[in-house]
Amino acid sequence: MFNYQGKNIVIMGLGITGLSCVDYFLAKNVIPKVIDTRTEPSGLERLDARVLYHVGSVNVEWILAADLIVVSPGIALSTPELVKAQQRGIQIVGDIELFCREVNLLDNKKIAAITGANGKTTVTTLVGDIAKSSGLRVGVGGNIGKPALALLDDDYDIFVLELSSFQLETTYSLQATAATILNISEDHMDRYPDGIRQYTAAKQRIYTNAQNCIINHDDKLTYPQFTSHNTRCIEFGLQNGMYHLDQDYQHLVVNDNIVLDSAKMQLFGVHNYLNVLAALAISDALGIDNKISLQTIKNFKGLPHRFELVFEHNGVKWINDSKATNIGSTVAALKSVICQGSLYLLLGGDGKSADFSSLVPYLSKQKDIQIYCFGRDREQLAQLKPEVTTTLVTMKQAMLAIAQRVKRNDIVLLSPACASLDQFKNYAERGNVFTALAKELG
Ligand code: UMA
Ligand code: ADP
Repeated sequence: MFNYQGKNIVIMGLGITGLSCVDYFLAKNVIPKVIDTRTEPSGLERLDARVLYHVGSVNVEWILAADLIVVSPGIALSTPELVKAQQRGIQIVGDIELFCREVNLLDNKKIAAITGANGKTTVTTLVGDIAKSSGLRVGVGGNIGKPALALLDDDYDIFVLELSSFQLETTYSLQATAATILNISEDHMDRYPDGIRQYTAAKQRIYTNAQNCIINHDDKLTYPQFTSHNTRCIEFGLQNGMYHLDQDYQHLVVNDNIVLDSAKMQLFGVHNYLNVLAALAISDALGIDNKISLQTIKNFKGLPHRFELVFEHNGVKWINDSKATNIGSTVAALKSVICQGSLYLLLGGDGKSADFSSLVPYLSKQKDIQIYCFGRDREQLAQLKPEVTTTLVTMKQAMLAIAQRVKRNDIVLLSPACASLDQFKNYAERGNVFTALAKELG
């Protein structure tokens, strides 16, 4: 059992994770210190008056005097002061590690742990809905937005956690009943200078001590690199694995039995069918009645900002896929879109050091594509297919230009392949601006 009493604990980062860690320690009568390198971190006004804080830089003295450093996911472990602390043997963990240590002390709790480059939030939400429909008390949290430690305030039977690679890097004690890496494609390369291998290694940590690993047959990077003898691997995939689709993607098949007609679902697109298969595999591994899972899947409407048809007028469709913040998610949108007229694709924002060239084949597959680039990395994106590209500074300027040109049967698709933070508060704000402008201009 971990005893934090009398320990010198430093929390790095004062966002929602940092605040949840502060609450966690204060509830144990341990008063931590907090550091945030931003001059005005968002959590400052909510910080308990008993807690000493340092903002604007890393307080090296505090770091090197700590017994335990709890680092927020937005801070890289390669931060020089943290490297120095690590070299001195100071323990560095994240909030998910603190959470797992607590859950491991409780009886009969199950954890479903979900990661991947894309589909995490969709699958996490769906598994959460399925478990709730089955009558279980379910806590859904992690990277999805509710810090995991806040889930400990209630008496849940099951925790469904969306975990980012950043959170997994600082987690050691996870023992998931079911763990999955849905897929791997390039993301966050600004945090992984050694490339996709380094990113994959972080994601692979989710399988450590998992009872059931739910893996994507078609993506070898999701296969566990190390498993213990009592780990079960369950595959989902397009045409292979225990959970798969039939040839025309019209049915979901489990153990060679058709279980669902894909036309009966409200979710759309092959990537979403794969998400559903993964959610079903996880729910089965959690011991949930299959009939309840399938009924919940049929009712699931999907989430805003993810390939969402937000407006249709005069035969023109406007699709908000603002949550497509990496190449893999934009590829999924390009594979799913069925367009009889011209496809107007909005690409742009902060590419997080990605190499966009893998998008080119998918851009060329569309018969009539017009690309509009905006935001910080617009010039780089404009090189992908310059002959059909218009470059403007903002998304609004691009949408104004598109609105002059669209005609019946055309589709306007915001699937930017980039983070939004260069010009928006977050992906949701970008999606809301797109939706409002679509309704105004369309
Ligand atoms: N920051 C600093 N200095 C600091 C601390 C933070 O500059 O000392 C910056 C970070 O670089 C980042 C921002 O502040 O840009 C917020 O970082 P944070 O770790 O304090 O964030 P939290 O508010 O605690 O939110 C975090 C996750 N954020 C990140 O991983 C960047 C949230 O995921 C998550 O919902 C939340 O914990 C609860 O678990 C967001 C996210 O963008 C949605 N995740 C990435 C993604 O999904 O691609 C991984
Ligand atoms: P995450 O939480 O991993 O970012 P989301 O469910 O929020 O995943 O979806 C983010 C983006 O990825 C959206 O554009 C969505 O359409 C796309 N997407 C969802 N599932 C998949 C998948 N399995 N493969 C590729 N793209 C996907």
